[in-house]
Amino acid sequence: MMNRAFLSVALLLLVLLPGAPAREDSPEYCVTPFSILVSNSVTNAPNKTYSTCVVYRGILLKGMRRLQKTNKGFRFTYTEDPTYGPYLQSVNGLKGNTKDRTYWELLVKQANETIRLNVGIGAFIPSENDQIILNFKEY
Ligand code: B12
Repeated sequence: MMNRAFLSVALLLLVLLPGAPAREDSPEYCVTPFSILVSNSVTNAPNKTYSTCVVYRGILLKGMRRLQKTNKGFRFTYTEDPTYGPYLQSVNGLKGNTKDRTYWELLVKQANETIRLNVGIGAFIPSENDQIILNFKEY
């Protein structure tokens, strides 16, 4: 009886221990590497490329969060759309807006084909070695 109580407390402590990385943050689970290229078709500012990864069938948003945590040069914000989920609002301080009719377009380059994503950052699941393109664009 005593042993069981001790075990439960020990397990609880392990789970709550500060600094213990969540499963999705442990490098050994981050099995799908991919890159993110930031481009700007409005100003033609130079492209920037970053590397990140997701756990098995993890979503793009999580890979972007991981990158933001580990690389000070990459920043992004998003808003929550009630119908479609996370909407990418800004990248590295540059915000899309309705007045200028600009937005961050999501593309993926797989092998030699570039495809426009048909879902947002909260639903897309990157595959190994995908190149995700975040392209600032006018509509
Ligand atoms: C217009 C439109 C846009 C415009 C919206 C700008 C504006 N201020 O009008 C622009 C060009 C910016 C856009 C962008 C994208 N869109 Co769009 N868009 C539409 C469209 C044709 C109409 C939406 C609309 O006006 N509804 C009427 C208004 C009154 O309702 P609303 O809820 O206020 O509409 C808002 C949302 O729809 C939001 N929105 C638009 N697209 C997207 C996409 C995502 C992922 C989110 C979270 C929100 C969102 O913007 C609208 C205005 O604020 C729909 C298709 C359709 N016929 O519904 C696709 C649609 C919503 N878009 C879609 C997609 C995939 C995208 C992109 C991811 C495309 C891409 N690869 O870049 C990007 C978003 C990228 C990002 N930054 O996160 C998909 C969403 C599917 C899904 N389940 O995720 C749809 C359904 C089209 C499709 N392919 O089937 N889009």
